[in-house]
Amino acid sequence: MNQAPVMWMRGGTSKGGYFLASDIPADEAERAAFLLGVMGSPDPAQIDGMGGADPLTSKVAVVRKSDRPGVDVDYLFLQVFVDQPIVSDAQNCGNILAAVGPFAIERHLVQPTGDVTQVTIFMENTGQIAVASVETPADEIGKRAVNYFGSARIDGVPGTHAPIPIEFRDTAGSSCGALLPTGNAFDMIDGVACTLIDNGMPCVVFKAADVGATGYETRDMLESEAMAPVRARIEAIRLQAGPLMNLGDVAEKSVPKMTLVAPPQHGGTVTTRVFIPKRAHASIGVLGAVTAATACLVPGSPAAEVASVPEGSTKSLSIEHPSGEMTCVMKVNTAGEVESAALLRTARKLMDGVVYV
Ligand code: NQM
Repeated sequence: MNQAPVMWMRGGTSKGGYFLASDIPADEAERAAFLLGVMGSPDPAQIDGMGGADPLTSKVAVVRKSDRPGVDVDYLFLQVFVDQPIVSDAQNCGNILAAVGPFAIERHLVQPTGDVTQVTIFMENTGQIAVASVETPADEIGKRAVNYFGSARIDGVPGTHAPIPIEFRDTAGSSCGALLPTGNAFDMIDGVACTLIDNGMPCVVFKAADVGATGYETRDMLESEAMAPVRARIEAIRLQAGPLMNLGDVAEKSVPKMTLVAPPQHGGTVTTRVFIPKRAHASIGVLGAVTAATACLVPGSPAAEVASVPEGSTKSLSIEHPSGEMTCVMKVNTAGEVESAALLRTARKLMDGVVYV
């Protein structure tokens, strides 16, 4: 295959190619070769492709109409590595998810039902459900279409757009089999207290101060030469955490995400800096934020020690990150377990056409 219809979209703070499953090869190896060609990987500049030379802009959504009862579409997330010939389905992506509802409506997989259309999405990577609410106003002849314009603002994206609230349920243990795969509030790895946790995204959460960082660095500082020893220390922890989290050898995987925490700086719940896992995130992933927020609710964890957690069974946890904050609204049951998490995202259609490799 050397061409395919594609929609290029921003989902939350990420950007990538959105394909109908029927438009790209079904065979995994052929699909990977095609998508590497689409993005221009492997090449740090991705000069011969559509990728933006950043893991956050080298992402793909593969969407199909679902056969599952009560589900509208199935969504497979694929991370196309920038500088290695790897296409991985080992993680989910809640930012790219934000544009899946709009894409499904644009491609007529879902019919708009009113001024807001709820799109129920099965996330194939982790086998879980998300519900996205997409604005679909009618025009003067009553035809409904996705509206991207509005006044919702998310940190990490300039300007304002139509809001897309997303609700996640039962995300605990999405890839690791359990919220806390070792059963512990923390494990000591290389002398650092780490919470190995998965509430939608496998993450290793530890205090920034314990690895020689402050937790308040910019993305550039985190990626600077001066911090190379800190990054090496974090990667050594990651390689040991992978098998403990039932993820096997993670040397060539994009999980677990390494999440440094520190006391909040701007009145939020906690400050985070995340390695995904080699590059530093410009903000924080959606399910990464849900998981970091959940770590703050684990008694005795390093995150709980530095966090300032609000009271109540419905909590708004503001997760601070290098370009602002992300608020996760968490519903917690009487046992203190997180039952659902909701977040606000926005998305935008950037182009609709044919991509060539
Ligand atoms: O955690 C980047 C992103 C993500 C993942 C990454 C994400 C999530 O910001 O749900 O959205 O952690 O690799 O797109």
